Amino acid sequence: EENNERAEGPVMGSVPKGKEPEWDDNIGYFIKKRLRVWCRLPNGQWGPGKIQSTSGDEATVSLSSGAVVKVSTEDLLPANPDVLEGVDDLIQLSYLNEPSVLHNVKHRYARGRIYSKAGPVLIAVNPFKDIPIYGNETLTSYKQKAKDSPHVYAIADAAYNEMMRDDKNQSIIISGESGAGKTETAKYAMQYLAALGCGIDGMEYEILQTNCILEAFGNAKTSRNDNSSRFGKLIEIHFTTSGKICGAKIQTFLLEKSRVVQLANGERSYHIFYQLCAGAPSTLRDRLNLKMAGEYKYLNQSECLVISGVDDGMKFHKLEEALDIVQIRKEDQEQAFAMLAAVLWLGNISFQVVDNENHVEALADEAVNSAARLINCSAQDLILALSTHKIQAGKDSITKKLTLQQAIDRRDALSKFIYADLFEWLVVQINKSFEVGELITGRSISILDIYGFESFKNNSFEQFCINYANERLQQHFNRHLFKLKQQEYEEDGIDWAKVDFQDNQECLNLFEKKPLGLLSLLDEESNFPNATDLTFAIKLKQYLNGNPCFKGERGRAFGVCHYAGEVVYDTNGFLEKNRDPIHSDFIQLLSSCGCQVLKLASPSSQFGGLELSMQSVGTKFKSQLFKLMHQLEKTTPHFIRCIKPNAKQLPGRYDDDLVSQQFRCCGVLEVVRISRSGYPTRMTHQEFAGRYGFLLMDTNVSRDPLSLSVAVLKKFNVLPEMYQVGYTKVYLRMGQIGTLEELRKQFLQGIVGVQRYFRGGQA
Ligand code: AOV
Ligand code: MG
Repeated sequence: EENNERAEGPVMGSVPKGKEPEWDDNIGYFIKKRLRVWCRLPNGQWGPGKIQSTSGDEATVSLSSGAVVKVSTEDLLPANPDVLEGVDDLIQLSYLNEPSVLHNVKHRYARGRIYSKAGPVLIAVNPFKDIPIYGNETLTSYKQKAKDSPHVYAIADAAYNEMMRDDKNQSIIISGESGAGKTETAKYAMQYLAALGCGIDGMEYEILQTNCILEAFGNAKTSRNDNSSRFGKLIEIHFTTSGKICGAKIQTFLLEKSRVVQLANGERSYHIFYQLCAGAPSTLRDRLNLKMAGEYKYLNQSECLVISGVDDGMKFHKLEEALDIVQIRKEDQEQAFAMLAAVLWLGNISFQVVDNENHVEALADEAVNSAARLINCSAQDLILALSTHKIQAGKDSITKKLTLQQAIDRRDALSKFIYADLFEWLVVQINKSFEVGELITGRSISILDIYGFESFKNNSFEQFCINYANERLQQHFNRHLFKLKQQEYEEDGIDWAKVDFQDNQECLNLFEKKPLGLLSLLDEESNFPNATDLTFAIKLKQYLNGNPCFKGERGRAFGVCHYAGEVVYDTNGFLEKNRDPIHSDFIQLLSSCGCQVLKLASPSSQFGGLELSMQSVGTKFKSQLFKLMHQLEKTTPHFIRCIKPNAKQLPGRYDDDLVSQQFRCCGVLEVVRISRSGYPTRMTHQEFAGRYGFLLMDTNVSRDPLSLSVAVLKKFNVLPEMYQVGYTKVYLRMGQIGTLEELRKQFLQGIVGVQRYFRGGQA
């Protein structure tokens, strides 16, 4: 019965958003059979119930809570039969409306099954607690294919196998909101690949250690995630022809520098500062003149020094071990720690007014002396660099004194510069130890863990860049899952009802168009000496009003309609953050200090390529993203969508609204629809005829593959709506190939005589 109900359900074709086709005609059927429906409750959420009767556009529904309500039939959607409760893949659902999809994932989540499939996409719902699904036993059972339920291991396994089979580079692209579990998921994927590809000098173990290092220097506690990544990361793992790990390369994107000097209440700076202060042994403390975290202004300004459940001191020891393992020399490690201490002391430098024009000078106190000693310059030079500004006028230079705000900005700029350079240096060092000897093409798997879409009360330049990156990634996702599939069908002459999906090209144009796009206009205004954040905002409204993705807001604000919702940005600080000036005085100061860690930074660091430093942050980020996309285009992608079930980072809580909003943002419903209404199995006529043609046992059929294919489909009663025959390929709906395979297997085992089946089937 249940199975029949499934078959009687409407066949999905082109589905308008949110509404099931033929549902209106089906209500009678749902009443007759007393089937479950979803009923929209006054609070906007969906609850399960059964229709008792209908009259006109109104229906009486008994909810599972016991209440009986009268609602408009508009507020009813079909629910799936019990037998489909908690299916592994949303594709298996008869009805694909939002409450059904949400319920299925929730049902699984409540039973500790945090992973589900949405067609080709893995959905991972953050459990916010340790669950025993990552142990060696689980790992082995995925490796041996003893298990195939949805799991990040299964995705990593598929990527590895496809790489081995096709000699094609693969990518695992992980997205989701802040705190949704991207970084953890990426680590599990790496862990699985390390287990599969282990062998050469234990390199896989070293690669896993990079996570600890990069998290110390690039992650911080934010209001949304105690371990939030403040940079984007692509790790490329290389394999030998026999599938052993032989190298790796890490690329990072846009570290949030402002966090070094400025913190929102309740948030922390980068973990490494607290780890160093808590865990450094006494000899190191003495050499760096290191105090406890609470004594540094950069750290104590947000009134948040510890993370509950985290022992920073112990983490420091783990970090030292990891640095040793990836072979960063002890003296370089100490230099790096010295730079961290220098940054902390810079933050404690204060200024006093020295004349009646409100000019200031840095106080020659412990902070200045410590910072100068750590940077390895004289205190006098440091004071000069922080209190004056040298302007080149022809061959001469004029020295101008600074006001308090200017001096503070300069001090903070120096701190940010040192930290960002240190981070870059670290990545270069790590990469050195994983350098790939001879690159074998088509033998790599890249894992992308990039900051998720962010929408806060106040959104600044950082969110602007992060969300722009997410638009790019979303387009990559769309291209692969929707556009390419549709194109393929259309080119093969298939009657293909298009599934509506949200194309975000227009929003990308808003960012990228020249000369009238957000990034170009920002650069133009950044180059304009008299421009301010306000003139920038006015300019945007002047040129972009009327663009459907742009919203002019009041004053300094403007809005962008992102695929994931509208975000209002405050242009305050945009110009300065985009210019990100490195004062020539600093370059002079730091280049004479002889600090290995800063000078050794990659050629792309601000010291090396001057032409790069001329590029604005926005433009540099854009070209980084283009490069990334270009790189990803050449790989076979595997997508993982992480979902945050509640905003409190607590286990066992599932906030329906929050989850449905994320589902909508990432286009999960559309993916399921396209995968199912489409024809997930496709084989060339040669392949198909080669595999099943012999089942015909009929020599009268023409030998050309297309005719053979058609004959097979007809003879074995594959229903016409279950397949399409293209010029080059046969396209089959979900489940059809399984039936044919079963038949083939039985025939080969001699259990069922095809002739007998055939006669029976025809009867
Ligand atoms: P994110 O990378 O997506 O956020 P994380 O991967 O840092 O999110 O996950 C946030 C927290 O959720 C982790 O610190 C864990 O406590 C918990 N968590 C996530 N995945 C799992 C899992 N599979 N099992 C157990 N706990 C998990 V951000 O970096 O903020 O966008 O910028
Ligand atoms: Mg992260």
